This record gives sequence, structure tokens and C-alpha cells, in this order.
Amino acid sequence: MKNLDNLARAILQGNDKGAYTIPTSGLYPYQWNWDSVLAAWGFATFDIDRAWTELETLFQSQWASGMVPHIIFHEDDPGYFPGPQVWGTGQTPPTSGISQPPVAATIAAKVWGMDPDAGRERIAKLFPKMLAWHRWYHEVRCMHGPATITHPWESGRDNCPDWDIGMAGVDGSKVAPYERRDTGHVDPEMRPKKEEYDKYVAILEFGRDVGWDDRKIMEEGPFLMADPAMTFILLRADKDLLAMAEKLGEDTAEIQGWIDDLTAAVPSLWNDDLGSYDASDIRSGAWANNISSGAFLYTYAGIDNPAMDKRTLDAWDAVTYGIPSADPKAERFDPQRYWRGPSWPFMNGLIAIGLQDAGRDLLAERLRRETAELIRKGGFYEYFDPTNGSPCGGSDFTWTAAVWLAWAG
Ligand code: 2M8
Repeated sequence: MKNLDNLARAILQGNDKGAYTIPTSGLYPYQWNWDSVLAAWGFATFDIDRAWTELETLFQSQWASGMVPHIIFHEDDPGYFPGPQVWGTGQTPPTSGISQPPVAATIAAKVWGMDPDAGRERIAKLFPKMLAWHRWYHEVRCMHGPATITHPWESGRDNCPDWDIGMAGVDGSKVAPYERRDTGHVDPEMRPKKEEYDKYVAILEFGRDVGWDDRKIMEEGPFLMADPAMTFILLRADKDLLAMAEKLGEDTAEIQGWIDDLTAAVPSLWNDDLGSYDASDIRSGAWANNISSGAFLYTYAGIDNPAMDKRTLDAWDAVTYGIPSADPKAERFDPQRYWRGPSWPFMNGLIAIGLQDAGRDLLAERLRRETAELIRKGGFYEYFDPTNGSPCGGSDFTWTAAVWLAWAG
């Protein structure tokens, strides 16, 4: 599909700000963590130097704690809320105060595979930074066993039903007045609701008021949930980091310890009544009771679970295009509202990496075909309705163009 390849490259180049890429202009005018990593995967198919630069820019904003923030505000832009002043992290350049799923080691390993000789020097410089980020995840966010999130935005799956029980306990009634910008760029029906935004801002304000102190956020913050997706993505990335350490002649003992600990925590994510991996509220112990794309990432982490295979196929077979972000048979399923049901091409891409590695070639190919069809019919949109393929959210979207080039196309 030559024309679509050209279009995908043009989208990456159009969203390229020189040394970092924005997800799409208007709706998301800054550098986002996992979007940027996926952009690197796309760039690697036609401009390997630019791919490395993308990853290097991201890690330049790493905090002293090792945390790599979810947004880096390189240039002020009034078109996005909440901007750098609201986050108030005091970093230069300004950043948000939370992280996002660590897909970097996994994608950096792929980029290195596409640039085995010259890439060695670049990966060797990134390695200690990725190691420090993973250490922060294990020491801070995994202190209860599985990986946790302190804000729905940290999961990257913002309004997924996974977070409903945690959000129920957040008081959004006292937040400072604010004006949303997202609903001016795309159909408000496709975005989180106002009461959700009030709570997102309340959780942010707590972090800012305690000076982004990790210990206080983990112990006293208004929201703390175990996240299957974060756990599976981190576990997968740990394994890729370990393989990288071996190739670079670095010590592997610490990383092996993380893998052992996180693997041991995976059974704690299994909700037996639901028959699925599930998110849970750390403070109350309550299950989210929701099957989502978070749970479907178990193969990506190299986990074998026949009961989960069945769950995944049930959800997938109930729609037409790719794997939905939330269970299509559940009452809360909303096929066009963001993370409450739509199919996300880059998520399909991550799940397919897991299927491929597990030798399930037919399923991986089915997922690739369905994702390619969405893009061919609808364009390079942010996400799609999995029941009828309607394109949703922002257009000319970086990670959709990137996964087209690196995998789907
Ligand atoms: C969405 O999240 C941002 C907040 O981080 C937003 O809605 O304003 C999510 O889909 C997230 O996963 C993604 O990284 C970001 C940019 O594409 O948009």
C-alpha cells in the first residue's frame, strides 16, 4: 500500500517538531511519553537517526527520581488543558508529574534490531536511563506487588471502566475553576465526561500540593489502583531490558529480581469470579470487575493463561475490527467513547507482538488485517469504533501512522 505508506510518513513528518513528535496538532500539542516511543518505531522504518533522537529527547526530561513524565511541555500552547502551570512540577522544560506505561525498552530493542551496528552506541547511552526508570517503577509504583497507577492518566487508558471504582472515591467538587480545551477539538461525546475531568484535576491538585512527593502520593493520594496493563507492559519491558543488558555486557541481577517479583505478583491480578485479569483498588481491595485491553496484554508479557485466551477471543469475536478497549458484552461498553470500548491500532499492535512471540501467528495476522482495514477505510485516526469501523478522536495521528509503517501496513 504505497500511497498509505507515504501518507503515514507525511503524518509523522507533519507532527515532527524537530527532536520530538506531538500526537496530533490541536488536541495534543506536546510530547507524550508512550506516543513518542511509538513514533520512534514508525520513524525507524525510514529514518533511523530520527528514531533514536525521539527516544533521546524523551529521556532528557527524566526526573532525578528516575521517573519519566507523561507529558513534556517543550513550548507553551494554550490549546491544551491542563498545561504546565497547572501541573507546577518546577522541571525544565516543564513536565507533568506522573508517568505513562513504559513501552520504551521494548520498542528501543526493536529499533536497535533495525540498526544493529551503529545503534549500539545510542542504545548504550539510553540503557542506564531506562534502567533508572524501571527501578523507579519497581521501588515506587510496585511497592504493593503489581504495578499501580496514581492517576487514570498515568495508565494512558484514561476513562476506561477499569478506573470507575477508584474514581468513585475521588472528590471533584472543590477543584479550582478551569476550562477544558479537548472538547473544542473533537466531538465531546467521544471524550471523558465533565465529572471525570473534575476528578482528574482533583487528583492532579493533590500531587501538586504535596510537591509531587512519591511517598505521600502512594500513601495518602486520592487514587491508587493496580493496573494489569501497566504490570504486563512493565514485565515485558523488564524482559527486553534484561536481554539488552546481556548484549551490552551489563549486570543483569537487579533486572532479574524485578522480573521474578513482578511475575510472582501477576496471580494477584486474577479475579476468579470474573474469570479474567482485572484492575483493583489498592486501598479497599475491591475489584473493578471489568474485562479490558489491560487484561488482554498478558501475552505481551509472555504469560500463558488458557482461561484468559478464551476471554480475549470472546471479546474479540463480539466485534468486527480489532480488540476492543473494554468488554463489548458489558453494560458499560461504549464503542466510540475513548477508552470505554473503541479499538486502538497501537494497542492492537502491542497485543500482536505478544501473539507473535507466543507463536500464535494466525491470531496475530487476523489482528493485523483487521487493524489495517480500519486504517484503510477510515484514515489515520486516533481510535475506531470496533463494531462498525467509524474513525474517532483526532485525525493525522502519530501512533496510528507509526504502527501502520512498523506493523499493520
Ligand atoms: C490521551 O490522554 C491525554 C492525557 O494524558 C488526554 O486525554 O488529554 C490518552 O489516550 C493517552 O494514552 C495518550 O498518550 C494521550 C496522547 O495521545 O491522549
